Amino acid sequence: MGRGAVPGVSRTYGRAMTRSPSSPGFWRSPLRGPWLTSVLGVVLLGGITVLFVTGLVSYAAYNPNLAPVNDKTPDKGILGFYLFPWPTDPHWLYRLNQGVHVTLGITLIPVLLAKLWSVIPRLFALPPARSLAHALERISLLLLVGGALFEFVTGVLNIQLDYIFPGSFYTLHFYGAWVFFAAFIVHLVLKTPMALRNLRHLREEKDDLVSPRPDPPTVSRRGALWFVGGGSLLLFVTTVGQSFDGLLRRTALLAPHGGGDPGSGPNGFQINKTARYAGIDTAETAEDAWRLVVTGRTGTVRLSRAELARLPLHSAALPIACVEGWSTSDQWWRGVRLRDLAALVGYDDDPPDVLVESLQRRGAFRRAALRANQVADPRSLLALYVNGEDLSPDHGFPARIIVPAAPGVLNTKWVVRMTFGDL
Ligand SMILES: Nc1nc2c(c(=O)[nH]1)N[C@H]1C(S)=C(S)[C@@H](COP(=O)(O)O)O[C@H]1N2
Ligand SMILES: [Mo]
Repeated sequence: MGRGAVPGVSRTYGRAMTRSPSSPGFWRSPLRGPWLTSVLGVVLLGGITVLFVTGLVSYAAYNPNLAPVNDKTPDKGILGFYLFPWPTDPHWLYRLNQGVHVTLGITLIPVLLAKLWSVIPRLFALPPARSLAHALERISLLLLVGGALFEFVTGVLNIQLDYIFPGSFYTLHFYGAWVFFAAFIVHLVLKTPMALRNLRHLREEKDDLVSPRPDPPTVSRRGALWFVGGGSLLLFVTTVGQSFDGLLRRTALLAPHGGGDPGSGPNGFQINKTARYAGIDTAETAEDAWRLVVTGRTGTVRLSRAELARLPLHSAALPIACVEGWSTSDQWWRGVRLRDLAALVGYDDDPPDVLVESLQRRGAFRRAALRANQVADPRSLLALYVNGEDLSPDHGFPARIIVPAAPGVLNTKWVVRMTFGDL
């Protein structure tokens, strides 16, 4: 029998069946069927739920409801219903959350692509709607597929090309997540019972995903799953190292802040934006030029770096953990406690929120607000030193914020002004 010929089907009819993607015979892979689709679906059900939760948690970590400078989505309305004051314990909280969010997201890419491939015939099926229920199901499917692709693409682009969405990544990724998740819930309600049935009994023949005129198989369904799993494993092992130091970081070939050498010595750990990128001029950070301006209940205090260094200094071992998923192990920071700075301007034992501003003139992260609980934590510092040395220009010289459990963006570098009290 010739390739593609089906007994009992005339040549002309056979051709008509294969002409357009909406005809069942057009899709020939013998791998498609409810079993493969259901296995991939169940993996994504678990994985995407974790992505959604860690994503929402990550958003809360910015303290967006604290001050307008922290809020990239001021029109979120009830979507911010779950926001909570971000804690300072455990100090690796954001590091873990964001490492899981980004590494898992990257690892799931092959599974997502395989799942979309496995249901492609359905996306083209005609008529577009057989009933109102069917129409709603298909609309939810479009939002589901579109939403999933949108979330994965914006997420990956944000990691790989820092500046592709100047300032708008958070808005796109946040609203996209909600649109996607609404469709995801509809899809789950409609499909989970069937997926579970499919995994228990094989009823391949009756399903619309099964090709009526399959090509001869070149790999088994299990083989195909191993292939997808292998792709995921490869992405995992070339990404996960970005959350660790030393040799492990070198394995993070796919991560922009893995692989390469961040330099050696006390300041030899990952740098997000360099001083040059941020437009920091060494003339304005020099000892005779730079002054920290602290404002609060009792007025304004101006301190040179030498004066800061004569205040009581404290140490804290804390990581830098970026929204992009990379993080450092704990670095040993030394500087002035934020709550001691609050006390200098009239908040003796009730530290309030603070607005921190840097020398940087442009850019979304040149300033950030910290909540009272973060100011009060004895490990929260305006750091002058790291690992026993002056901060390097790229790590925020003359002074930077470091707060336990906070996302990297709240650890403002090149600090010049701190305003305690009403934001
Ligand atoms: N002024 C200023 N501070 C900043 C940033 C910035 O762009 N400008 N980036 C933040 C981000 S997103 C991160 S992850 C950390 C990175 O700190 P590092 O470069 O010392 O590792 O700095 C934060 N502080
Ligand atoms: Mo970051």
